[in-house]
Amino acid sequence: MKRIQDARLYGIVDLGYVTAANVENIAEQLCAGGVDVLQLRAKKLGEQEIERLARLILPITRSHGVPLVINDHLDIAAAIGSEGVHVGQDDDAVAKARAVVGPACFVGKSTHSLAQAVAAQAEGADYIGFGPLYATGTKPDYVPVGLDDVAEVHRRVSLPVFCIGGVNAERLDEIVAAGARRVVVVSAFLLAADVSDDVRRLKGRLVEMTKSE
Ligand code: 3NM
Repeated sequence: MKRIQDARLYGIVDLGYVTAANVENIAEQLCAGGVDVLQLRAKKLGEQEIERLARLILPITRSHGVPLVINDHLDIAAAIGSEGVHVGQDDDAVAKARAVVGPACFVGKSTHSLAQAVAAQAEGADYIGFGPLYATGTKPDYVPVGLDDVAEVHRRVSLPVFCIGGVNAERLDEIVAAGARRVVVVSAFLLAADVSDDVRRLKGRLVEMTKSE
């Protein structure tokens, strides 16, 4: 199983873009293309349906050695034994998450400012998301943080930092130039004509650009 500390490319199966019927197919393509970690995110589905989908994805991610992260739902993560769980600023605290999911499950947290990033590390998160870098339809109500603080967040936070929000192939160079070493890509992958091919190409570039570290 890949470790979150070694991950560069984080994919999300987001039910805002993927139908329930297509979840397994997309999870397989994202993993085959080379995502290092995969999250299940389904803001509008009920718990039972999310758990059902998580149980469908788990054998796929495991066969690729890719950790599966459950967004928001601590109880589902605990019930299925996912490798990770992710909480937002408005969700449960990291300590609460850890109490529910146990020591074997890593806990990630969304952050939208330098102060929140530093606080998430102090709170004991295992990794953070930092963004949205750009305006994005996947999280439309959030003000973009831009690229200005990307280098500083890496100086202040020693945890893995995954830059998120509007990341795509066209922007990858400037995102890495700003100091990013790990990225999350959602809609750019999920809307691609050939998902695994797009993942493979972006992963190759990301690894090449960051290989000295
Ligand atoms: N979280 P896309 S931005 C799920 O800043 C999510 O915490 C964000 O999707 C954050 O790659 C975001 O389609 C959306 O822009 C990322």
